[in-house]
Amino acid sequence: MAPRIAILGAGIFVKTQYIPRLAEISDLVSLKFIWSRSEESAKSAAEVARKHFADVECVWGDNGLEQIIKEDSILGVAVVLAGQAQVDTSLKLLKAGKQVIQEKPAAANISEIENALSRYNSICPDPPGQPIWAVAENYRFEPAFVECKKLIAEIGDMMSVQVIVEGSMNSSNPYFSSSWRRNFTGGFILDMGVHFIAGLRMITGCEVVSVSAITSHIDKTLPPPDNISSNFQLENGCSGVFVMVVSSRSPKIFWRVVGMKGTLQVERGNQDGRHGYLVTQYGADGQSKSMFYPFSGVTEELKAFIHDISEAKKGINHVPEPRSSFLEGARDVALLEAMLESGSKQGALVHVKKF
Ligand SMILES: *[C@@H]1O[C@H](CO)[C@@H](O)[C@H](O)[C@H]1NC(C)=O
Ligand SMILES: *[C@@H]1O[C@H](CO)[C@@H](O)[C@H](O)[C@H]1NC(C)=O
Ligand SMILES: CC(=O)N[C@H]1CO[C@H](CO)[C@@H](O)[C@@H]1O
Repeated sequence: MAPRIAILGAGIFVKTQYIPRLAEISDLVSLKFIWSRSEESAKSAAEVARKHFADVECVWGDNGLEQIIKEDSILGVAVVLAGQAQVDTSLKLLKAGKQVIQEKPAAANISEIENALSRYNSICPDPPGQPIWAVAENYRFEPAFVECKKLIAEIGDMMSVQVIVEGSMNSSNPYFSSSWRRNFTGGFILDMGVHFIAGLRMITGCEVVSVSAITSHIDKTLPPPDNISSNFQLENGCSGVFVMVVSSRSPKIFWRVVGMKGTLQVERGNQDGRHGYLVTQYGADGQSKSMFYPFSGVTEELKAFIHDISEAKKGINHVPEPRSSFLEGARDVALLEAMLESGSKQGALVHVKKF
């Protein structure tokens, strides 16, 4: 029988991503519950889900959450709530023995990460019996980044890295008015930035050790800061820049790594009506080759979680997918927090907290 899961949350991302992506793999998983704090939103999301999962039940409030916790047949829970509420809710479920996939960001800041890790480790300190705490950030599962991780060796020693993000977060975007994102330290830079940092860490296969950043608040319709320009240094000694403009008129997003024997670039785009990434590799001879990879990270990540919870149920010493681990998500947050801290100190050098 396909493993049974529940979703906590009934917002835009649940309706437009979790439900349709789970529907695509409904042979592998059974969605049994949708929970929200309010009855109204739980019902509206359950209505969307019922088209694909006929016997999904909708539950709400504290009692609804208790019902999910007590239901032994629910192996895994997707926590897709306001950023401020996710860690506490995830830990409550983990303590009750559920396997959890929590939406990014892993936590709001470094102190919440430290507290979360100590509570997680107190549930069960050793990996074999530890419940799975996955963080859904999808970039580490995007085929374009998986491919770049393999290609990076071919460009030789790294000389320079650029991550340029000119986003399009304006009033046309469905997340623009999201109240929890507006009440989150770091604003959209933290909420969206973890993706671009995940991409950077995945392509280079290397951690960032220190940063120096300038941040500013220019577009007053957005929460601060909305603009960051940071220098960084990788542990292999290579330096780079990370630029993020939350709302630009001419969106453009790319990662570019220049090496001794060539250059590797990933750029957001679309081809044949499908959104995804164009990966271009420039060789030492000046020739380039490109390949387009449509998005499929959310699906791949959910598949990995479902595989993990099925294997963990068998009681063998299954090692869960490392790309989804809470620690990976925590490292993305720690790097952005270092940039934001440096920005608040007019560019002072800040060392990135290691997890
Ligand atoms: C928001 O950005 C998108 C993409 O750049 C653009 O097409 C749209 O017109 C913008 N909307 C507003 C209200 O500025
Ligand atoms: C904003 O966040 C703070 C601290 O997390 C919280 O106390 C406050 O109630 C929140 N306000 C809104 C409008 O969500
Ligand atoms: C990329 C970008 O636009 N960066 C700007 C952000 O704001 C600061 C301060 O106004 C400018 O110095 C940066 O050039």
